[in-house]
Amino acid sequence: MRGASPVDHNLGGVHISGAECITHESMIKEEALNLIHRALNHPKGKSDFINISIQKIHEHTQINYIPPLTITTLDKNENELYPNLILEKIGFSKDKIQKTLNTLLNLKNLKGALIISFDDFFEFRDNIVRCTNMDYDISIKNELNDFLIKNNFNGKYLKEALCLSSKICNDPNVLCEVCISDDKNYTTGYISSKTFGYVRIKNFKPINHDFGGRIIFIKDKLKLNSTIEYLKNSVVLINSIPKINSNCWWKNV
Ligand code: PML
Ligand code: MG
Repeated sequence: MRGASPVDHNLGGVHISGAECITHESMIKEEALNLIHRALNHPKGKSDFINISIQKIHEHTQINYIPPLTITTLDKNENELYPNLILEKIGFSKDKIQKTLNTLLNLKNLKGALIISFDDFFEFRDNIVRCTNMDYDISIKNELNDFLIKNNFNGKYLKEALCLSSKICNDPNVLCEVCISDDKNYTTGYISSKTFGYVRIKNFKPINHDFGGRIIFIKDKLKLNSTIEYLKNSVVLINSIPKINSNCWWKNV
């Protein structure tokens, strides 16, 4: 589902909401109604334009089952340099850290993620990629909901963001993803990577800041097209419950 206002994204409308799911045929109507409800009730406003597309996953389609990234939660109010420290661990220079954080805080109305080549920091502005075709496998949905409730993760965004980011970081060409919400009241963001997992940072952005979005850093720009193909079209299902990392080594870095 893509929701925009006052008109279609392609006619210049502002992105309001985007979401998706992988479900059984018998659940299509129910899930479509959920998505319409989301498009009409988003903190950014009400979508005037809603596009829902439904696509069959054929029997012969290859499904990639992957584990979710491990979750760590930090709070920038405890150490304002957490974003810098995590990015440094991933391999960012001071200059790249500043550029990344500035770009992130100024992203607006993207209907997908911005891709940047890590080596030369070239932004693929025309390649805003909407990563789709991922969800949690139906076999873990109940256990996952219990896990989310038990750990206070059942707020607005974590479940979907973790799924999306687990798919993104599963591509060997992805170095990391950096994200803050474009919901002005949601200040938790994250930096995720295969190596360090899904590192949530509370108070990553100031309250009432209605800019935000996602940046994906890729290692090899020559592999851009295959990364885009994977992010858009490869069907990924998460089939295990996330682990929580309580080993807070970076608190002392
Ligand atoms: C979004 O999907 O709009 C932003 C998600 C940000 C972080 C979610 C979390 O881990 O709390
Ligand atoms: Mg969003």
